Amino acid sequence: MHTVTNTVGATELRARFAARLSDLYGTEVPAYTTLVEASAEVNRRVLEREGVDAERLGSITRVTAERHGAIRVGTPAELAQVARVFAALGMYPCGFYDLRDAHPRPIPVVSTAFRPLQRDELAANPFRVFTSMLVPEDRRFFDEDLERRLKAFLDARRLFPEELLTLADRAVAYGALGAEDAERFLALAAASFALSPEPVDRAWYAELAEISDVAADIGGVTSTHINHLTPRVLDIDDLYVSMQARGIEMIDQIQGPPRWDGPDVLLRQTSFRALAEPRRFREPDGSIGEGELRVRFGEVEARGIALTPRGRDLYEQSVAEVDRRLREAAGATTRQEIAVRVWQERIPATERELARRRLAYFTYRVVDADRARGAEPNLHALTEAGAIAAEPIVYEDFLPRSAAGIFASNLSGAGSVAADQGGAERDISWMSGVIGSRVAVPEEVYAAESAASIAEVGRSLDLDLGLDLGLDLS
Ligand code: OOG
Ligand code: NI
Repeated sequence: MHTVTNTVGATELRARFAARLSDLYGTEVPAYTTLVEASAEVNRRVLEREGVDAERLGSITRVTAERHGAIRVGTPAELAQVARVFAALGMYPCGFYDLRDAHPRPIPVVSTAFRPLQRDELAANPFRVFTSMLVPEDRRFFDEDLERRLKAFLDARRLFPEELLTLADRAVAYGALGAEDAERFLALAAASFALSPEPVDRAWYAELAEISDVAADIGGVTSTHINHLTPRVLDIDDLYVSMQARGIEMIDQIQGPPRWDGPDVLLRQTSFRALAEPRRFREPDGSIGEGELRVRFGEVEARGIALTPRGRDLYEQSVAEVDRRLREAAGATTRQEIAVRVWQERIPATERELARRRLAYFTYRVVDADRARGAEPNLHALTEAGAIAAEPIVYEDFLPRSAAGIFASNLSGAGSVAADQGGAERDISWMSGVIGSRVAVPEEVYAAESAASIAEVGRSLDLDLGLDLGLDLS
């Protein structure tokens, strides 16, 4: 007799978890299935239209399977538990987003995203989860009395069963789980994000919703749930029109950079409000009644090239300029039209120019070593000589302004904020402390990947590329 050691590693666990969550969400929110179908059609169309160029920012297999999820938790302890579950899936916290002073509407949360950090892991399965945590200590939203009651409510609930956390820790410790444990782990993990049939305390939920629908969605119920699952498309404008043609009403715009002729950078997203879902309620007299809540939605995104801090500054200045001109135009023209003009004036129209001015991240590889002879030993000259080629690094993270826009466009109530009150201080190191491991800085992850590829080019061409990159640093 021989034994087969049948273990499931983090990459496979992640792929299976993403697929399970997708199945779950599809049964809970049918419009999601429509969105996935429409997205796959759009991607096929782009592939037919553009051929290999369509895959410049990601293979069609990756893009078609790609999803991000969003979840919301209430306490540092819950966030630390989520981190353990995701670590078992090879997903690590990256980026810090403070949405509490966001426009058009402040949201009482701080967020991070759990995702694979390595290129090969992203290629194998790029599943990531935007994870928000309530800040009950923030006086702009919650007074002392409500903070106390909110914390008592949150401390009394248990989002993740002990067995799930134990299995997660085991997966991390051994790098894999046995087949049976893997199955159990995935079932428990997916179940933790399913919509609970547990009755919602109507008065408590309403009290929190008065302040923020997001606060009620997090702190008004005894469990968490997946808020949305977002497919990636290669042409979000096409998707937007396709969804409207299917009778689904989209929010009024696509968030992020405009559609234009130059390179796509960062992230473009749009969403639609899902239907109200039936939920059970506990009424003030103790009886259980039926009702509905409308908290979940559909979202879709298109990803572009990651920007360096210099590039990001240029992006933010350009967005501010669009805002300024839009205010001046006072309704005479659309945001999209203004944005295209600003982009044409300010953002380089080619990848090559983005690279030369060090505005975006690229990896480099040798394509023809012979052509390196005689060329100046720097990236720009070697690229011009055709010795090396630059490949864009895709932006794998989120945009706080878009996130705030997505949150806001899917809320019903206006909420209330006391702007004169102090907000509790929260930052990336605070969050690292809560999670118990360092929250990665997206730009550092991209920079390291770029630098590693440059070092490799240097080694294989036997050149000291050093710091003289031949790039325009002005
Ligand atoms: C998260 C909203 C932000 C994104 O993709 O930027 C977001 C939420 O609604 O919980 O999902
Ligand atoms: Ni999202």
